[in-house]
Amino acid sequence: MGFQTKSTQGSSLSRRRFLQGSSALAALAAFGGASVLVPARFAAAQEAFGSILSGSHWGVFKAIVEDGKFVAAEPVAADKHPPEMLEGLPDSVYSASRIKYPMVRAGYLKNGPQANDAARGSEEFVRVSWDEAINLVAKELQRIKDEHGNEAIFGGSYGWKSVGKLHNCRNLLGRMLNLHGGYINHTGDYSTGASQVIMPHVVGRLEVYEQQTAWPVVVENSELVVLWGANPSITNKIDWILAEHGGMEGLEALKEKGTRVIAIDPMRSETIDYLGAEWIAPRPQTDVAIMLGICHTLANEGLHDTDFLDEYTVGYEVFEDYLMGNAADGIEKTPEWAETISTIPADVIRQLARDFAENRTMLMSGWSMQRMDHGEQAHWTLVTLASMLGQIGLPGGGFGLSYHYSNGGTPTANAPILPGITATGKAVEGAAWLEKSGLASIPLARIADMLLNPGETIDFNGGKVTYPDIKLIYWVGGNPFVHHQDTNRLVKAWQKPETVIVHDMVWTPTAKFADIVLPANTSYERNDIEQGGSYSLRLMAGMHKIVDPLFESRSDFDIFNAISKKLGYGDGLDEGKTEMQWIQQFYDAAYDQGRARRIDMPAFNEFWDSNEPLVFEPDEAAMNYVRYADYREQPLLEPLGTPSGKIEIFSRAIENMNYDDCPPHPTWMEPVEWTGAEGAKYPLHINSAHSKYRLHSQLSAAANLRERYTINGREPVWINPEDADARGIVDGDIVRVFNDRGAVLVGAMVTDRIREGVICISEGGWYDPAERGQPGSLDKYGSANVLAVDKGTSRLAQGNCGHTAIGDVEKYTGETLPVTAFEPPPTA
Ligand SMILES: Nc1nc2c(c(=O)[nH]1)N[C@H]1C(S)=C(S)[C@@H](COP(=O)(O)OP(=O)(O)OC[C@H]3O[C@@H](n4cnc5c(=O)[nH]c(N)nc54)[C@H](O)[C@@H]3O)O[C@H]1N2
Ligand SMILES: Nc1nc2c(c(=O)[nH]1)N[C@H]1C(S)=C(S)[C@@H](COP(=O)(O)OP(=O)(O)OC[C@H]3O[C@@H](n4cnc5c(=O)[nH]c(N)nc54)[C@H](O)[C@@H]3O)O[C@H]1N2
Ligand SMILES: [Mo]
Repeated sequence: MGFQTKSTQGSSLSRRRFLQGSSALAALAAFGGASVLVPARFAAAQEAFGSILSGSHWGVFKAIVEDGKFVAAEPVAADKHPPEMLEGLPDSVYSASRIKYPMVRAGYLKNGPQANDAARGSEEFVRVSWDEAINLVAKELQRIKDEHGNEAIFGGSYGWKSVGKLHNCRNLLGRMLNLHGGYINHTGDYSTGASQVIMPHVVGRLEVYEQQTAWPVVVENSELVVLWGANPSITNKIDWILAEHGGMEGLEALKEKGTRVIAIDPMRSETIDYLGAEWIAPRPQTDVAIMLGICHTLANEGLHDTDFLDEYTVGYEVFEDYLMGNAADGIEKTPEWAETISTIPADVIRQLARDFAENRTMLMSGWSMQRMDHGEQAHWTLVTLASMLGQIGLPGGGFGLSYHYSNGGTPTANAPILPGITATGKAVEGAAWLEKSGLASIPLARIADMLLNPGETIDFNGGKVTYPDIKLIYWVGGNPFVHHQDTNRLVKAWQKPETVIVHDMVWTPTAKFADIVLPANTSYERNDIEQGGSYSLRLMAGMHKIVDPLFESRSDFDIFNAISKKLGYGDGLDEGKTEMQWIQQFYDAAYDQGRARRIDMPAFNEFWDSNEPLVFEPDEAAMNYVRYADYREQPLLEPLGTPSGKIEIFSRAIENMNYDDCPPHPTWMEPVEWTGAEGAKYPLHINSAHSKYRLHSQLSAAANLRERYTINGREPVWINPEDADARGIVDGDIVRVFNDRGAVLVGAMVTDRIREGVICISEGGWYDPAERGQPGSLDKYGSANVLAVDKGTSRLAQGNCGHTAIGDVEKYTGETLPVTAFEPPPTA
């Protein structure tokens, strides 16, 4: 549970039971993309020379190569909604931010580990040869193991890396470190840190990474769709594996049908505009209060489904006491009460309750509401609200926590699962992974805490975690100096270890804060294979090398293999197989599965040479899939994985943990900071919604994309005209956003698409300290996390609170500070 969940999500889908019965075939037309298998061998001949099939988090594409240069990425026909981000791929390859050679921090190279760690992030870098770099890394890994043990190595390197079953840099790092005797890993992720821990207590499953009631069923049956803090037309542009964009086909069909859509979001998102949805803009971090106000109306007006609550849930009575003011706090959670917290008028809340109850309603929730203090409560309250409505398990009713992510709800195709490289390699002499892999895991978002407080013990989901004393950090495929909250605290924490090693393609802020930096090549400079559609499994594509690796960059596979060999683990990492042998092995395994299931696939060579993706089709059962229908039909034979086998509105397991910050039933709790607090220190909430133009910090290095959204070369901040006027700010101004944790310079985008009292700086902007390496420095470009709170959501999940932050804005009148985020460090 919660352990590298995203890398395993594909396999759980194939085992899902699909509801047979009612027909959603009428809606099938909208899913015309799922055609028969492409006759690969014919397609190849039609390909113009130089058009090469590959793929990415943003989609499957044909690379146009001119004069040996990757000049454009053209989406394949199977993708009906390719995103603009594909246009940034060539620029990301030829970016000025590329790391060209292995580089080592000067003081570290001269004086060795422990050499003035405070200079990390500010000192110059020196170029070394690959031989020197490999020696240095191997020697240091051995020294740490000998002097401090494997528990001193943090290899829980989190991040979105690149797609591809072989060049999975995080698994390759784990593979090397496991050969070396193990390492400290992480548990959970930044996406659903709170929800993925509480949902198993509530519905007995992860829920957040599972298939949704299929879009054709929603289109046919839902009378009301609620986008609760969800912006699917932006966030479905990407996928954990290859994106296929079926979610957009679902939205398109919904729009065509003219289904009523209500969106609850402090920003008027692109999805709201696209669907012509009704927009309700609450004060951020108050969704639980709004939901409770709705639940109160349902109970008060007798609109709740008591049969459903009796048969399929436990603990409603305790919750109802809390709702109606009969619990210890004595507060009745009326719509008026919810209005004082959320600013949404009580009448609107009351009407929402009636509309939800009168219609077949699908509540689609995004994840920002659980990336907040007490984030566990948001989805727990939502499931409770859906339980009171009693439509869970009915076509088009209930709730969905993944319609906005990796195109959830796109019907699952009848496709085999491609295996990939694993974190455990071949047993070889001298290697110790068999005895010592999986030493310990820390809740991921507690990384700065862990570095600052070795030996300290914290609570986590009913257990205890003791922080190890980390001496070496090894990070690949992620960018903690952008993704982790309270950057200035991280800058301090990051001075603790003796050695920091990073591989990346580009000089991210994290690479700039390393001692040893190794240049990885991009997916477009190597061969790989990947599947498309985390939930739909609709595509499979050969990712062919488009151009030779730039400068001295190498694949992580090569780099880790060289280090493993240097450490004496022989062919433990590569098992003596080449890149193409691995790729064929993965394909052949999928081919064998396919044969067993009568799925027609070409032999490997034909697949690879065809230069076309395979397209797999869903069957009728998949088109008709209704989440929780099995449980609704047979609650005793298909119990949930909770202790009671039912939906837990009250959880004894959580009650037994006795956490004051996570009570045993859905509860409104004030976040540690919010603009509604009495005497709140700052007037503006800082929303860090995900960007239309990037995947987190990835593609920031593509200058052509940056040109489309930066303001005065900086990350934009959305600000309402009222808030801007009050501060004398006009569109295009450079402004300073600040709070007690730090300050960033950003470009003002004055717009009524965001409610007053809220500003938005999208997560993922590259941290660009004016004083390099210094805690407390002004960030010249605009990383939202300089401002966010670094705190666990509660002792239950210890998830991150990226969306918990308040601050203020002022026009910037200080000295001109050029942005240097996208340049290599001064001497590199
Ligand atoms: N305030 C706030 N903070 C947030 C969020 C928020 O909403 N608000 N969202 C959070 C969420 S949901 C997430 S998932 C995280 C995302 O945080 P990350 O996953 O860390 O973000 P990415 O920018 O995708 O980082 C991937 C890095 O891997 C590198 N990379 C790509 N391919 C390769 C490869 O083949 N080899 C190597 N060595 N490197 C490679 C990329 O260049 C990039 O630097 O951020 C979180 N942070
Ligand atoms: N284009 C693009 N797509 C992505 C990503 C990306 O970086 N770029 N990242 C991917 C990843 S790893 C993840 S985890 C998902 C993240 O998916 P989400 O967490 O759902 O995405 P966010 O953009 O953080 O938030 C979604 C919406 O919630 C709104 N919101 C913010 N605060 C509140 C609040 O208090 N209440 C309510 N009701 N709404 C609020 C935001 O304004 C936004 O419109 O997206 C994935 N998709
Ligand atoms: Mo995420």
